[in-house]
Amino acid sequence: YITPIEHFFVRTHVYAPTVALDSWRLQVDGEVASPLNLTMAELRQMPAVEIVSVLECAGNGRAFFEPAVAGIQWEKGAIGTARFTGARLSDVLKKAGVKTTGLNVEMHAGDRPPGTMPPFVRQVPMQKAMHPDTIIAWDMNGQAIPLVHGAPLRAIVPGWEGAYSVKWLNQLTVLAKDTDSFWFVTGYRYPNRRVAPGAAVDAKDMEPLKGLAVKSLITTPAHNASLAAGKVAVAGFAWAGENDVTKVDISIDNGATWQPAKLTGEQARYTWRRFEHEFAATKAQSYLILSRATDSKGNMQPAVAQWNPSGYLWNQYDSVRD
Ligand SMILES: Nc1nc2c(c(=O)[nH]1)N[C@H]1C(S)=C(S)[C@@H](COP(=O)(O)O)O[C@H]1N2
Ligand SMILES: [Mo]
Repeated sequence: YITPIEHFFVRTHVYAPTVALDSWRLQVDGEVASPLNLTMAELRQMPAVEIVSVLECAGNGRAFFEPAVAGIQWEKGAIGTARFTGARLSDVLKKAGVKTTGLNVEMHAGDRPPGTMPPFVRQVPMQKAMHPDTIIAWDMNGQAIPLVHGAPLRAIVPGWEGAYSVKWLNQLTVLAKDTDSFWFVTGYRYPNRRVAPGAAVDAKDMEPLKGLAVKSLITTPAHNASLAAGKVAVAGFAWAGENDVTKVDISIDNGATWQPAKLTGEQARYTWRRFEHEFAATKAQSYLILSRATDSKGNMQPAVAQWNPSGYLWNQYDSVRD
């Protein structure tokens, strides 16, 4: 349920910077009454909260889009669930006396690329920034966040695509407008309507990504496994960003009929839910096992993922062939 750190995906645009753990500071400025320059010790004095959250890269599954799109060709692995500990972003903003003119919180990081490549600067809208579950974390799965995952400090914006969770966080600037960062103006955008695969989309029709899409992943049996005749156990995980998973269905007849899987464990917000199912493999044949999740808003994982120019939010039915 909790992804061990050694199996947790790493997505870093350029490089993991060298960090001076002892002298790390979080600067808070912009639309605030009293700008701050917090040490790690000062941050740790604030009330600590624990959030268990899925972290999924918006590009997870990009490799499956046709026509192919540029970017890391992730298949199924750019997802994990971890337990993060840190201070509430809202507590930090309140301490700085955030003004009512503040609309977005711009997040800056320690990885500053050389030359003309734009730095990884993101923004989170004020409502999500002030949400009690949005945190600035220093621990991951009960240990100090490893360097590649953003030591010593990263944002966790639960339920939203992974790029909101800025690693090596060292500055928050409260803005009365939108950031002019490349990674907001151009990057991490999705068409506001369905587009034909391969179509060019006008910049004015692109909107910032936010929440993750409803999705499931079959983890048992493995793809291409040889199964013994008899009962076959199917299991996996399903998640839906800020929404809860209400149902997972399994099909073993190419989607003609579906059987509800059993959801086990509790649904905690932002995390994945485990599902289990069993079917009788009575015939010696190839089986295609499909999974399809539904969330609390009625969104259902589609048979065909919606193509988009950057290959984000792939969430087609999961499948394993055995
Ligand atoms: N500073 C910084 N933060 C970053 C990134 C980055 O390149 N630089 N990558 C983002 C992306 S695209 C994702 S999906 C997540 C991945 O977090 P992980 O490497 O801990 O899995 O971090 C985000 N935070
Ligand atoms: Mo990402």
